[in-house]
Amino acid sequence: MDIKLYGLGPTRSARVLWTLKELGLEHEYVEDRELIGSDELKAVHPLGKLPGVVIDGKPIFESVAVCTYLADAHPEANLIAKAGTWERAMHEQWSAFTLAELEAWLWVAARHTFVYPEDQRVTEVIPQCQEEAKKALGAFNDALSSSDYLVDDHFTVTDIIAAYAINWAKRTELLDEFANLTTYLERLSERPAYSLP
Ligand SMILES: N[C@@H](CCC(=O)N[C@@H](CS)C(=O)NCC(=O)O)C(=O)O
Repeated sequence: MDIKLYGLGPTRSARVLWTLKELGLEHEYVEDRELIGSDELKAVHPLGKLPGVVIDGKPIFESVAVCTYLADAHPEANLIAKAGTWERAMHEQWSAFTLAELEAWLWVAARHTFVYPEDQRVTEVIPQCQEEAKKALGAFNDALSSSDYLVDDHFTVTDIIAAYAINWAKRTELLDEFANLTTYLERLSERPAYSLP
């Protein structure tokens, strides 16, 4: 595979980097903040956002889609279950849950904290976003009370996807009441390929 990853330190490109490292895949890493919104990046991601990835000359975007594809394309690494299995359904479940019920709230809070220009921020929404994010964190915390990993009792790409958002919650100080999630991140951070900010 010929792989070019457009990324930047703490952005969701970290998911792709971690997956590439777990799979031991060579890649070109382009890290340039100025590329956000540029024509070069819009040729890969329609909104010119990060990450954008070009694999064998074909563009693909959305970190979850990229990580899932890479894991599927390398079944020997056992990072994802086959389509049509219950374990694969659990991968889809936790991936969708991560984006819809956790990351979306963290992202809206971040936009109103530092992404939008100051005069466009509505800081009143931030506590609501945090409360909604905590509901999702509670669900992850419960799921990880009886298992070390989210799917099939072993490390998979689903953990990379979810842990990125859980670690984001940690960086915004939302993890205090979720001891299982702190332990989970510590466990994952022991992996040599761990690449979260
Ligand atoms: N859902 C996308 C996230 C894309 C995204 O919002 N990326 C951010 C960085 S984490 C970005 O490029 N922001 C620049 C902007 O919004 O203009 C994914 O998971 O790949």
